[in-house]
Amino acid sequence: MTKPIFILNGPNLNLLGKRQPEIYGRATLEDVADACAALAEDLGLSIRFHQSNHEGQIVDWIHQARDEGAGVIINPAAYTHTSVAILDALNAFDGPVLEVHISNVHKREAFRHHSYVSLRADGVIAGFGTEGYQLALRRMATLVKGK
Ligand code: DHK
Repeated sequence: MTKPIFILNGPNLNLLGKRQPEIYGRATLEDVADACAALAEDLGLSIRFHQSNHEGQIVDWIHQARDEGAGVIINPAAYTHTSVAILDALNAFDGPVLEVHISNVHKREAFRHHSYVSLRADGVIAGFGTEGYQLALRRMATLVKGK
C-alpha cells in the first residue's frame, strides 16, 4: 500500500452545505470526506482528510505529508489567493500536488483569479463542485501509481 494522500481544506470549508449553497452546493464536508474515502478504497489508496481555519495548521499538515504522504490534494479556500506560507510548504513537498476549487474561481471576483498554490500545483480543478475532489483523487491515483 502506498503512503496516504493528504486531502487538505482551508478556511470556511467546515461550513460547506450551509454557506452560500448557490456557489458551493449542498454537500457537507463530511459528505465529501465519505465520498473520497469510498473512492480511495476502490482506487487502492488511503487518505487523510483534514480541514482547518488556521493557516499554520495547514502548513503543519503539509510538513507531515513530507514524511508520511504520497501526494497532496488541497483546497486552500481563501488562502489560495493570499498564502505564500502554504506555497512555500508545498514547495518543500516532493510528491504530486493537485489544487481543487469547488467554484469556478475564474468566473468570480478578480481577487480570486490569482492563486499562489498554482505556482506549485501539478494540476488544478475548478468549477466541478464537490465532484472536483473525486476527479483529483482519480488523477492522483495515476500520478502516484505511475511513479
Ligand atoms: C473556496 C473558498 O472559500 C474561496 O475563498 C475561494 C474556493 C474558492 C472554492 O471554490 O472551493 O476563492
